[in-house]
Amino acid sequence: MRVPLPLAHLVAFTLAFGPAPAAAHAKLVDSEPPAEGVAKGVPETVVLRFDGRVERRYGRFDLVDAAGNRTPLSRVEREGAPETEVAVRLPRSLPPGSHRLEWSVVSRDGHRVEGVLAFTVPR
Ligand SMILES: [Cu+2]
Repeated sequence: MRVPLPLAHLVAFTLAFGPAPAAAHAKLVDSEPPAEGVAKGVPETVVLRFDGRVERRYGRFDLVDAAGNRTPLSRVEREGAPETEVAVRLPRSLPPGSHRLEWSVVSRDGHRVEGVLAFTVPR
C-alpha cells in the first residue's frame, strides 16, 4: 500500500483538523552524527532518533554526494536499540567533507516521514 507523502499528509491533516497535534507521526529529534554537525572521526553508521516508534523495515536510506551520486544504504540491526531508533551502515572509509543522508521511514501511524541529514567527516 502506498502511503501519502508527508507534505500531502500534513496539508490534509491541517485542513481537516487545524494545526497538527504533536502525537501525529514520528519526527527526527536527534542523530549521530548530529545534523549539520561534524562526525567524530570516520563514522561507520548513522543513528536516527525519532520521537515515536518507527517501522524500521520500511526505511529507505541514500547517501548523496556533492555531484548528486546516490548510494543506497542498508539498515543495521542493533540489539537492544529502542524502537524509536534506526541505524544505517555507511560505506567504508567515507572521505572527509560534507555528506547528505536522505532518509525515509514509516511511523507507527502508517505515515511515511522523510528528511535529509547533512554532516561533515573531518580531515
Ligand atoms: Cu502521521
